[in-house]
Amino acid sequence: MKFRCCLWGLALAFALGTPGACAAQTLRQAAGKIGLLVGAAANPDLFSEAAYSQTLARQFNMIEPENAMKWRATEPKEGVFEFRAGDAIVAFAAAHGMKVRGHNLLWGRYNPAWLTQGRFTPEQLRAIMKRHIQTVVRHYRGRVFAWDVVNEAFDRKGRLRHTIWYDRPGIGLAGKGTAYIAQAFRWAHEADPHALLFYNDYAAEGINAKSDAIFAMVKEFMREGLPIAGVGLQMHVDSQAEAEANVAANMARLEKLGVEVQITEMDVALPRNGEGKARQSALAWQAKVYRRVALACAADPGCTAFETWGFTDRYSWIPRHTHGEKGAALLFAADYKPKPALGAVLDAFAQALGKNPEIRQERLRFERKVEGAVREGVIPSAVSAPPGN
Ligand code: 9MR
Repeated sequence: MKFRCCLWGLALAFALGTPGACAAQTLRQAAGKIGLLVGAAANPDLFSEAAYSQTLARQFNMIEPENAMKWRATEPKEGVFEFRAGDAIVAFAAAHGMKVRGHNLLWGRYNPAWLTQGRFTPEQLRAIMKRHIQTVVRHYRGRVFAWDVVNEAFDRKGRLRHTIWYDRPGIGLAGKGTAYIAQAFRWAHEADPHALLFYNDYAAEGINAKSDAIFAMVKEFMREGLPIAGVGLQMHVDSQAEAEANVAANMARLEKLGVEVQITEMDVALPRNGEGKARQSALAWQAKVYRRVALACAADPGCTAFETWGFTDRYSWIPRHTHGEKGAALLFAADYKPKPALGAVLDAFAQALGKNPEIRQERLRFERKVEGAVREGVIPSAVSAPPGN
């Protein structure tokens, strides 16, 4: 059977013009050999769909809630916390031996109306933010191994976005640069000193004004001894230019500071025809883009996770977001059949191992170093905590 699967995989690979990926090999098997986490964003409402759950559990060793741990879901009313959807993600992960990546504790979007329209003072917001971060992180302590603490705080020019948390009205640190972000990291770390804390953003994968600003922030946080473990590179891609951005160089400079990087939300949106389908040539282009990014991550010991934003084209935010014009952005088709992009990612993982048989051990060593620093690292509060903390 295995042999037949392999033959089928080779035949498929041949027909698609991609080097052979054995169809019997799953993503999580291939990732396991190189010590990499391979994940997908998921929605617990879909767990009852057999093909959805089976594909997710079979192919991935990490899961991230697409929306279930965001503010609107976890604190729908002031001071009233709702963990059912998030708990379903955690239970699914436990049942299938997967890790859970938490997303997210602080964002300028997807906040409940009681919060955005509440006309709170900075002092009140500061208390609300602290309670939210610490209640959520404590609830998932030991079960969520990493958190996107702050999501999408910078604009394309590398300036801080105007948000309720920063300066509208903010938590008393308006105009003080990334101080409010640092504060979020401190509170999350207090609530779970073992969780790996990430800053996560889009359009900052290569070298540009936004990634420069993120780099400068991480450098500053490291200097201050703040417990930042990594940077999430979302990788929502739909053009050649984005796909060709200098991702490896950006990863390398961040890792040199002593943090991990993770590809956190990859998808490659394609134009769709009237029937909602992408062209074969577009699918082949997409496979190349996935291959390049997967290889950049898999071959780099400081890149510890490769994750896509969903996994089946049946459920992806892209068609909704583009009024149906784009889609087909993920590794599995709407009917859960593997796409050329899946073979490309499998190939990239295999290639990383071929290039460096020690890659698994090297990644583990890198992880241990970062995790050790985070766990031992006492935040020098005398230096970095603002007054009134
Ligand atoms: O895919 C998510 C979509 O279902 C939600 O409606 C939206 C809410 O703002 O968030 C989407 O996920 C985003 C993620 O949380 C942060 N990076 C960009 C993702 C796509 O917009």
